[in-house]
Amino acid sequence: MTAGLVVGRKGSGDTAAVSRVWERAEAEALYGLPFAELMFQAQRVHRENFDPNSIETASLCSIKTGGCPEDCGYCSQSAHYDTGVRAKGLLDRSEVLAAAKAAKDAGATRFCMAAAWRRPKDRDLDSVCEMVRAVKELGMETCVTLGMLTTKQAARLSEAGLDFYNHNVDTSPEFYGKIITTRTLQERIDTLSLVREAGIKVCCGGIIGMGERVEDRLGMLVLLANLGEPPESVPINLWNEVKGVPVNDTAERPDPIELVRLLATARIMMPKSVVRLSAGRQYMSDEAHALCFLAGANSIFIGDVLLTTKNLKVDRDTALLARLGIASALSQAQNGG
Ligand code: SAM
Ligand code: DTB
Ligand code: SF4
Repeated sequence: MTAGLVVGRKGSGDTAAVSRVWERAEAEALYGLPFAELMFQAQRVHRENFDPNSIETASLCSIKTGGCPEDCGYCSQSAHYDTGVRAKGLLDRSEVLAAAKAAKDAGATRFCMAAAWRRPKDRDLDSVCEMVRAVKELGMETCVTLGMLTTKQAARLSEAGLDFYNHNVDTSPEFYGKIITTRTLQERIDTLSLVREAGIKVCCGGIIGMGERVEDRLGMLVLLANLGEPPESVPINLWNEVKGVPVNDTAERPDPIELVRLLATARIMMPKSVVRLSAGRQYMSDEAHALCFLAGANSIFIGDVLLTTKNLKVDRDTALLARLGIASALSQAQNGG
């Protein structure tokens, strides 16, 4: 499986609670099934665990943009590259709360607050905990992504009532070093373990379309599925083009059928996880979206922008979900609540 990486195990020592371990060959066998067979298996697993006619809607807010010391080769917010994104300080609680209210009115049920940090300072964490409390009071699910955490910081976020912590493995163990050098994959896995131990649900996934091979995409799924307990939430991002970053030299947009196969494989390997079709949806046709939902993707980000890049327009999402008969808080909001 994930050679050399130390991953947490659910309930350390509680072997009965440990989920199964996936081998890379098993993931490859699923991915390579005839399309109809793969889709049938994915749809069966999906129906056993979720309502197939309903998806979750989340909204992103960049609470601290740009100037990040990490060198993630895909990211507009890294201070290592000239991407045209201007660094800004941490937003005020009132600004974040206004954005959360707008997101709720627009039909989002989860509000994800992202900061371009390597790790948060304790002083900044105080502010983020206040934001989490305020957003929860609106009745929304909360998610934050702040980089690496200490045990104490994870405990404080948990006390504030945080529902999810997003921290992605991003890609396979083999491809990781070609994309990021300032933070190891093991450091990411350690943060994920701290988050779990603090009782916060894990949101963890990655990006495709950076020049990785299909084997790397499957290696990423194996890594995620074997994280002791699979993440409750799995974002799959298509790389959203950003000028000035190194990934431009290798990027290749995945064939849509390959994307659908990957999502179906993720659904089968992580049956109970919410799989989010994340960045890059503006590159996808309505038909590709429909197949991804059929494969088991059951969450999207709504809103015309993600953090610094474009998202599919809300009107197109509303029309698409209506055509597919898929229920969401977005359709409810558009129909006047
Ligand atoms: N700084 C925090 C961290 O890296 O943990 C949080 C913010 S970062 C924007 C969260 C994730 O968004 C990254 O791990 C990556 O998977 C995804 N991401 C960032 N830039 C992207 C892009 N241009 N296209 C697709 N996904 C991207
Ligand atoms: C994730 O996996 N995707 C979201 C969320 N986690 C924080 C971020 C997507 C960012 C896309 C690039 C941008 O807009 O800057
Ligand atoms: Fe910083 Fe996160 Fe962007 Fe990496 S992905 S450069 S850690 S903001």
